[in-house]
Amino acid sequence: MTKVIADQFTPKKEDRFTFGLWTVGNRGGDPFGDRVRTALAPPYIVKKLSELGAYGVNLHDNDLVPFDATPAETDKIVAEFKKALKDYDMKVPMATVNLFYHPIFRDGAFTASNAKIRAFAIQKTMKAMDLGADLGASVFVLWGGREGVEVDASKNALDALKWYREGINYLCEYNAEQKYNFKFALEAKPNEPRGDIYLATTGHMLAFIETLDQPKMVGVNPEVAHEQMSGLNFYHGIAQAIDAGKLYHIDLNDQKPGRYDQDLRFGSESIKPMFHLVRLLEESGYKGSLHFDAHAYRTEDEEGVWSFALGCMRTYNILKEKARQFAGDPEIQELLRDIKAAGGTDEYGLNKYSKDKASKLKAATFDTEALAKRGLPYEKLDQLTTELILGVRGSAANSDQLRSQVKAGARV
Ligand code: GLT
Ligand code: MN
Ligand code: MN
Repeated sequence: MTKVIADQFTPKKEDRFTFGLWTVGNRGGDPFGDRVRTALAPPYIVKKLSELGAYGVNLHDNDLVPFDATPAETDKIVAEFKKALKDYDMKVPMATVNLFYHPIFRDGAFTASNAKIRAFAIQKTMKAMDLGADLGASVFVLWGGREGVEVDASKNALDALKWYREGINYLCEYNAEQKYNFKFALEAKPNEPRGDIYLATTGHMLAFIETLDQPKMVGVNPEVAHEQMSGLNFYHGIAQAIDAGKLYHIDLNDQKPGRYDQDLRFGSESIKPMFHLVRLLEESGYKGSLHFDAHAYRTEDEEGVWSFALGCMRTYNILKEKARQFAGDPEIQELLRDIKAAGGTDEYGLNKYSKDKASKLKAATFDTEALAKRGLPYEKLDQLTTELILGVRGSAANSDQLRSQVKAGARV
């Protein structure tokens, strides 16, 4: 039995932490080896996650209801699941659809070459939306894992994009007609399981969304590992999604660079990038779920799965506290103020173009040599940040000590 350490980082319902049924339910199979853990029943997952302090669970249609279940079986499974949600005060904030497991999707779902398969994919998604709405979900994720190719000669990418767009437009209409009020969140990934997946990054998704009939209904669900697989800076991607008003959901996990999609425990590898991510999520006022799309190492038994789940949530809360300390650290803040002050103000009015301003700007002279000479104290700032994350700074005692060092003009 996993012991919940009760301290300030202990997860609570109000932290809004969620897990997919498929995450803690992952059985540790990989392309080279068999499953190592037994299946966990969805109501049991609900109970265990609730005891650990999670707010909710998310699911694909087939995480709960098997692909070939009869209507009577479906009703029974859904009723038992709803009872568990009620008994353990758990929510289903997000639902999604599995368009990747069944062999029918071997060449894609919305972008399959076969029109009947494309129609089946839309039908399956509408039914998954019915299920999600019934469970109270407000976000519907679409991850196009099979929407891609190994052989570009096999499919015109423009046709694929057209089918993809038509599919999502169709589902937006269904959403409006049924009054489900879902926000769709599109999740990008560069490759795996396909050799190349269409709309490979969150940036591609954001551009694609603007070409849809109802762009307001559609945002993104970026996943840490998927952007890092492309060698991208996740923090920057999230900032762009927030800036566009499109961060409808997020998949938190971790990833070693240059590997397959590892879906590691949140913060297990990229502590500094995840610190900046948490700082951004907290300071930007993101109000959506904090969803972990990760799974335990294959080495683990069931107890290891719950240690994994607790670890994801604790690390988030620890990084949240670190973000608070960063905002209150006198030396870091003084350095940031200095950097800002040295940056000067927008004296040429670049915030808004006018003909007059442009002609003044063209006539202005710049002391390029002096401007180019100025160094920036980013080494010091980054070292202070590193020390704060590593726990050398930040406690009340440390802050007092630091304040007096700063006053005394000491170099830290
Ligand atoms: C699958 C994938 C995830 C997606 C899930 C949603 S399914 O586990 O690896 O990244 O978020 O479809
Ligand atoms: Mn994901
Ligand atoms: Mn992943």
